[in-house]
Amino acid sequence: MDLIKDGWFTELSSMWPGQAASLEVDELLYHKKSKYQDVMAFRSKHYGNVLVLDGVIQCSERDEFAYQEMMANLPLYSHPCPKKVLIIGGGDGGVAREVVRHPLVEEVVQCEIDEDVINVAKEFLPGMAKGFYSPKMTLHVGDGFEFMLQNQDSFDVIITDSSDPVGPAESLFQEPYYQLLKSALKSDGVLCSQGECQWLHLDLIKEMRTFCKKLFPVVDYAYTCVPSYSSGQIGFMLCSKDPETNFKIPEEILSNEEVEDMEFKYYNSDVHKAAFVLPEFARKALSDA
Ligand code: SPD
Repeated sequence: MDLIKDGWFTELSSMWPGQAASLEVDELLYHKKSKYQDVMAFRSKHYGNVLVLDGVIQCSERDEFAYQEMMANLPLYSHPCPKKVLIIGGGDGGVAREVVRHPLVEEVVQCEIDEDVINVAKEFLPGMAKGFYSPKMTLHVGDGFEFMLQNQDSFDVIITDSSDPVGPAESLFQEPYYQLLKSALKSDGVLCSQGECQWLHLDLIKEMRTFCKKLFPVVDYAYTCVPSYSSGQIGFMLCSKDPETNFKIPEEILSNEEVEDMEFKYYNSDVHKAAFVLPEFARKALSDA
C-alpha cells in the first residue's frame, strides 16, 4: 500500500467511496505488517502523531480525546456503579486511560488481539498508552470472543473499541458478538461499542440497532465529532440489560469544577445528553429500526 505520497497521507477506502481526507506528514515513524493488519504511525504536521491500521486513521494526538472520553464516559456515567470494566480492542490505550481514571472503577480488563498495536502506541502515543500502566489494569493479548466465553456474567461495563468492519474487526459488528457481550455482562450491565458514522454507514447502524433491540431492553445511539475521522463524526451503540437505564441522562451530573478536576477536554454532562440528539435524517432512519 502506497499510503504516503508527496508528503501527504490520504485515507482512501471503499467504506467512504468518492471521498478522502489527507494529513500532511512530517515523518514516517513506523510501518510494518503485524499478524493481523498493516500498522503505521507517522508524525503529522498539525495533528501530532497518528496511528493508521489497514490504511484507516485510528487516532491523532490532536483530537483523540473526543473519541476516547466519549466512548469511556457515556457508558460509565450511565451505570450506577461501574466497578468492573472490560475493554475489547482499544490497543492504543486511549479508552483504557479514560476508564482507569473514573473514581468508581476498581478493575479494568483489556483484551487486544494485536500486540504490535500496543507496542506502537507505547512508543509513539505515550499520552494514550499510559492507561496500560494503571494498577487497575490487567491486559490480555488475545481474542475477545474467547475471553468473554470464559468470563460470563462478569462485567458492569463492556466497551468495544474497534476499527471499522472490514478485516479483523468485521465480526464485532454482528449479532453473535452482541450475544456474547450480553452473556459476559452482569444482569444490570451496559455496553458501548464503536458504532460507525451516521453520514456513511446508516444502513449498518440500522441493522445493528435492530439486532441489539432483540437482545437488550434499552438501546441507544450517540455520536461525537472527530475531525481526523472520515466525515468528521463517529457514533457509539449503547445497550443495557437493565430496563431502567436511561442513557440520555447521566447517573451523575458533574459541576464545572468536577469536569476541570477530571481534566476532561470533551466530556461534560451537557455534552453527554446532547450526544444522543441526532439530526433528523438519522433520527428518522433509526426510529424505524
Ligand atoms: N474510521 C475510524 C474508526 C476508528 C475507531 N477506533 C479508533 C480507536 C481509537 N482508540
